[in-house]
Amino acid sequence: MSLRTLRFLTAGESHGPMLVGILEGLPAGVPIDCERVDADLKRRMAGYGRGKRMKIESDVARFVGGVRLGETIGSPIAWLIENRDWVNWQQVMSSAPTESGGVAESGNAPGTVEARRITRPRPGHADLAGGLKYDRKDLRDILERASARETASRVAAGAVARQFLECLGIKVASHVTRIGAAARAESAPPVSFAAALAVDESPVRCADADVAEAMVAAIDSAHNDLETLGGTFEIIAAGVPVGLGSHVQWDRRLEARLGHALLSIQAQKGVEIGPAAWCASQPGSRAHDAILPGASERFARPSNKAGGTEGGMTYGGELRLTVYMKPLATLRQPLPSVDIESGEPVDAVVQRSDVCAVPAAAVVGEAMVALVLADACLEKFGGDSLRETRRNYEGYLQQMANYPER
Ligand code: EPS
Repeated sequence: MSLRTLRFLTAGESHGPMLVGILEGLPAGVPIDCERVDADLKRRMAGYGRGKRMKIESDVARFVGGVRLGETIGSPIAWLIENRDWVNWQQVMSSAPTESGGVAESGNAPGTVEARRITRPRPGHADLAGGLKYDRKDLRDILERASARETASRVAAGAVARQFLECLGIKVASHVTRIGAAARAESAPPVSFAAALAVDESPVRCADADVAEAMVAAIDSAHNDLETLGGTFEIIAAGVPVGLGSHVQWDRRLEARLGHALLSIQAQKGVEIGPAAWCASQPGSRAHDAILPGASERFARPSNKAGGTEGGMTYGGELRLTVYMKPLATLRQPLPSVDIESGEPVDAVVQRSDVCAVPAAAVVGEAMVALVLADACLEKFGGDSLRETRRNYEGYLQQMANYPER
């Protein structure tokens, strides 16, 4: 399963010269504010618990196709994001063979290709399965692309998709609900969309100041204990119309498409739609959202236990998804491993990394949800120009106001 109307690809290694992205299928005439793309890139880089790499990078997307004079023109949208750390890795990551690997020039001096060869796979990372599958004797060939550095390109794509969605009144936000043992209480009221929009003020992107403090403390103690932490975050989409996705075929169901997109983010291991785990423990009479006659809208839904979807489609309520991130697999106190060359038991390789990247993952989650919603909107409303998409969308809203036809 992938996107149905949009096409999106990324390329680039974590310590290569740059990341590349292409997004094709957005209509012409969508206003694109490139500064907003860079602002989202900055949001992804922030978050308490990030490592030294984020002090080196300063992500900016350079658009090289598909956007002209601040608008999409219908052609594939393409961008480049430079890896500033590349200057320190030119020899090790050279596309041409280098003589005995050469020597790094400055800064973080990674050393020669041979010195930087990785043969001790990290449990929990792609290293071992990828090395076996792709037949690589340097596991760097796997980790460079498995790295979450790639998510910068996803955020750029999401920032473009988000600006298209806003033309249809749809907005996406996120907030962190757990870091390690520090979490919002299950009984706490849902975070409103407006509150989620304001969480960038928090160092861990958490809506409750006291929980945020506990999260920061948890990250500090994980850092001191040479540990890493995972957690959970919620993505909320507001202004979503009825009928994105469909019940008629497995690969058109929106829940499945959202799950695919979110689980494709590095280190994410679970997605919950609405309070799904709670609903599983309840009788049916308590787990669903009644349909009542509304005042301004014809059909009112007093609760949103379904998390915004019923039968593979949106029903007009806020979309709410909780994503579960595992603790990062790069540990400074390494787990047991086996050297792929000698076959001897060893400690896994120790690499520079983050202690916690849950706040950043939430920003990436927003981008992936924005891409899926943009895709579902174009599937539903079509359009080669924004004007055409809008006209189709408004016609659909009018039709729904007169449902059923009399
Ligand atoms: C990552 C390891 C770290 C993170 C990186 C993801 O990079 P490095 O090995 O260069 O220290 O900082 O994340 C990013 C570079 C980023 O932009 O988010 C990993 O192994 O996944």
